[in-house]
Amino acid sequence: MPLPPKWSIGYHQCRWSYESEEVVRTLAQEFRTRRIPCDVIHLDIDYMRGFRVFTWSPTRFSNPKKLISDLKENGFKTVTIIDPGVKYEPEANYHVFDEGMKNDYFVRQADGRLFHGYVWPDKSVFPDFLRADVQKWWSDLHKSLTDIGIAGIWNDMNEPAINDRPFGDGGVHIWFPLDAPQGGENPATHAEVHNLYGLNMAKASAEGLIKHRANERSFVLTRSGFAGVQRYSSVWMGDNQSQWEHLEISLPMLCNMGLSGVAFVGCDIGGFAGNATAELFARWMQIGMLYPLMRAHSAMSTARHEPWVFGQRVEDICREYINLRYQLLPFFYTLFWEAATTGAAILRPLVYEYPDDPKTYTLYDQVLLGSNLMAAPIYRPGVEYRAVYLPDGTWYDWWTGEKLEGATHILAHAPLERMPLYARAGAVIPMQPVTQYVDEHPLNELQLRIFPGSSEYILYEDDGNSFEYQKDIYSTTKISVCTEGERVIVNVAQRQGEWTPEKRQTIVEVVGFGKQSFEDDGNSHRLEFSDGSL
Ligand code: NBV
Repeated sequence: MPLPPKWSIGYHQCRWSYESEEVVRTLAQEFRTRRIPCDVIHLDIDYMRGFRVFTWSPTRFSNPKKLISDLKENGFKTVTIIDPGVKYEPEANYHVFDEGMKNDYFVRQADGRLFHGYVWPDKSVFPDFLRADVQKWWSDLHKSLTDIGIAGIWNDMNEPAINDRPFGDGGVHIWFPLDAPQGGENPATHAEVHNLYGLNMAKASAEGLIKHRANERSFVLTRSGFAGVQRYSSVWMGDNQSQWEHLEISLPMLCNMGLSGVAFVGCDIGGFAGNATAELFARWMQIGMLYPLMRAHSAMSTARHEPWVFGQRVEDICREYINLRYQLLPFFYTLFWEAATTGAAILRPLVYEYPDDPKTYTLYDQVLLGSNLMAAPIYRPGVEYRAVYLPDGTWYDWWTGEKLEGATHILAHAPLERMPLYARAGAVIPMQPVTQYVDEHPLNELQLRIFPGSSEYILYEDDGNSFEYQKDIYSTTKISVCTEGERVIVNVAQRQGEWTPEKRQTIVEVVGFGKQSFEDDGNSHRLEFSDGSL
């Protein structure tokens, strides 16, 4: 995968739909007033004029350019949904339909007749994304969105799904014909290339954004894809429901995606269909903090699902865990770099790190972020305690600093405010102060939260936004931790590479030993901690 923009690792808010400019503005302001960090607002299908892709509703979004630029001023990026179904609309001056027809870009049936199905815009036709010329055309259509400031694209229904609508011609349900030829010369059938439909649509979106938003990294999200989709897009797991079982299964689903090379993944926080209870929403936000893609979403006709609608207690819990996500941004960003350079998963099952420990083989309800931070979340109602497996080695409770010896099971106390979290001995967790959005200001304080032990860690940094990192404008800093008897020695090596951060303090905390700080001049620093008790 390429490195995503850093802002896309922040919190995303979505709903089907924030259906007008006013609703979107109020939503954005609510986040800022309540001091709940948020970077991205997604616009679902209702921003369009009658669900016509690459259009805006003139009544509900009369001035999208102004809206997007005002949101940008306030630190929000806007992502718009794009579906593959193009409204079948002859002689209506709908440019997408007209251009596609003129150039014969839409999928035809085996007998050569144009294929149509029914989706949100009613009768619709479908681009043949297997063709390079169609991909290019589609990618260029994104210019109308990037020109007005859209920073990311969300591809939905790209399996392609045409069976959400219960009607077809004369009430007869239409399926995508399995023998429909695709790919131009030497075509393949839909049955053969079905799985590539979503992949190639995401590819066209990514290429459009790279071309038309050339100086900044963009964000792409897709529902459908195939092996390799991580080169173009992040992926979410589709329409889950506001049920505890769906919260529970989100962890193994995302771990499986990570093991399949798709690291930038998430599930709809709160559940898409149905109404979350306050307790479910609080627990989901805690687990959502662990998702590489942290996006809350909910369906039309469900109750509102924003962090503040469940009362003060849940709002505070949401704020605390979204804050933690923002504090952990340097840690997450380094994990994304690792994923981008090696393909490693960001969210990992324990078996990934402990392949020789059979106890991890079926353990699906504990996860690791990278190799050193382990969560054992609560995913059942009314639960305040849970069993946690600590693999071999020394562990520390993230919240209390208590030292724990594995391999063993412990009983963790987890009242609603608490998601059990543990750090492996020697863990170096780079953190930063909370900001309301990722690029609010340059990092003025780097915090290294270190747990006694012996290890080496590489921190990755760059500007988070441009493509300069591809020209080697980035930096890495090696941090070594060594524990000798009652002393912990931390060596922050000289910063390597071409990227220089703004002037900042580095605060090193060795848990149980105290804090020391220095002005980060890029030179090496050796710090000794000895006043704690091990
Ligand atoms: O665009 C509407 C929804 C969207 O909110 C959801 O995230 C997608 O997975 N979309 C499906 C189509 C509606 C399906 C019922």
